[in-house]
Amino acid sequence: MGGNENTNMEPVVPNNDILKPEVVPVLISEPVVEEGIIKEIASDKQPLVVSEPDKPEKELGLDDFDIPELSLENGTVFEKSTGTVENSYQGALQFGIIGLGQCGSRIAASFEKLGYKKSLAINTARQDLHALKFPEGQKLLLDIGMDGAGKDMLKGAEAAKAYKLEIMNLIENTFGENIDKIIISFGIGGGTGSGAYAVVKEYVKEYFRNVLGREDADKCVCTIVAYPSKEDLHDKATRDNVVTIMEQLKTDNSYPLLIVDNDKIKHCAKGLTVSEFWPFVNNQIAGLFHRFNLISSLPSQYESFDTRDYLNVLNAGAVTIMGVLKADNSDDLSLALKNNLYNTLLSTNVEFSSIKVLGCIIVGGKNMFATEGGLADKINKAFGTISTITKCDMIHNGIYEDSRECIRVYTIASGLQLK
Ligand SMILES: Nc1nc2c(ncn2[C@@H]2O[C@H](COP(=O)(O)OP(=O)(O)OP(=O)(O)O)[C@@H](O)[C@H]2O)c(=O)[nH]1
Ligand SMILES: [Mg+2]
Repeated sequence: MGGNENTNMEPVVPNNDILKPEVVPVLISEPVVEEGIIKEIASDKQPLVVSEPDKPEKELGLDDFDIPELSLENGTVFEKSTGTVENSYQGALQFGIIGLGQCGSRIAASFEKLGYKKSLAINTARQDLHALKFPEGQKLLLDIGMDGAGKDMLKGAEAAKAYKLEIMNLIENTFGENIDKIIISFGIGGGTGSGAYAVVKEYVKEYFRNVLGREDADKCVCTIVAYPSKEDLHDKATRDNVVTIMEQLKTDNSYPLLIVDNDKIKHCAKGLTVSEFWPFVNNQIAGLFHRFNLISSLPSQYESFDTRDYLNVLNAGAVTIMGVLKADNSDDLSLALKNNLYNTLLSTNVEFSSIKVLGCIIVGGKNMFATEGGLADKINKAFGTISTITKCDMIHNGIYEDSRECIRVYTIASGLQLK
């Protein structure tokens, strides 16, 4: 767990402090669901997951390159990170994030905005990195003499190999010792992220194993990938890379592995401007992921989905799915839980029958919980139904209240096999 000293290479013992979170006000924002898919809307209670679009990116001119030019000449890191960065979010686990390629970097930027300050953006495209709103010292250009890998995965892999020293240094300088897991994010189909992924994943394991002395190093890597939309799949190079990566992911051991279906999220992004689009999509991904980390750090007077429950789900291996849904009324809670499970943001090519560990969390309004007769029965029945449907080995439930007078259900499930 975060903050453990481990100078004599002993196995890291969990820090019990995070298992006994301080009492903090529950501030869970209201998600809005369209056709079973989550959509975050802005509200004054929304902490940091608002799908606030970045301001339109200014067209780059030569002048824009004046500042980074100096540090680029000195060895590719835009401006070297000087020390360990600390996260600023409330959550059960300390995550770091490494975004690879353009998609991965932008997902990392969405996490960074949520307070996941231990984050890195790595790309072969100087221009993409330059345009990214992200701490300069946490950007790394893999300079291969061209702007991007042009969907050539070999180029992405070679670039990551050539820059091993720089990547390892940046990992050490940014993540430090107070880190539980590192997420690697990328978009399937490009050359940089897809090609560099397997190489960088080994660096991350090496960091946990050799630098931090973690015996569970293999379980410290999480992977978040974006599965291209149908339009992107018209391109043959993209399709070929998708086949390669999906085959690789079948035997990939990440804890967890999330496959985000861009087509599914796009359903919620109708009517957005071009500049709003990707920030919106990426904020959904980061916001949903963060929600579980946040909830599992909070106490509940009813039933807690605590850090151990959260870790059990994350560490079940194979594919993890996550979803959130607002139930129209408390009568259809069982249905809401079921729909939420099958209509997640995740790729459709997973076997739902292979769920190993499931987390179900119900968040309801304080007044509803205090006044609505029969609600406890409905909640128990809903948990019972989902347990019967999934037939999984282990289920962790949680019941929380907040000031919103509606019911939201959150599901997270792991151990799913790819078809
Ligand atoms: N969710 C999400 N998906 C994205 C985003 N940007 C691109 N994608 C998807 O990711 C796939 C890979 O694109 P890139 O990330 O640009 O590829 P890259 O890793 O930079 O590789 P090269 O451009 O070939 O160097 C695309 O086919 C898109 O489907 C993003 O910001 N968010
Ligand atoms: Mg690119």
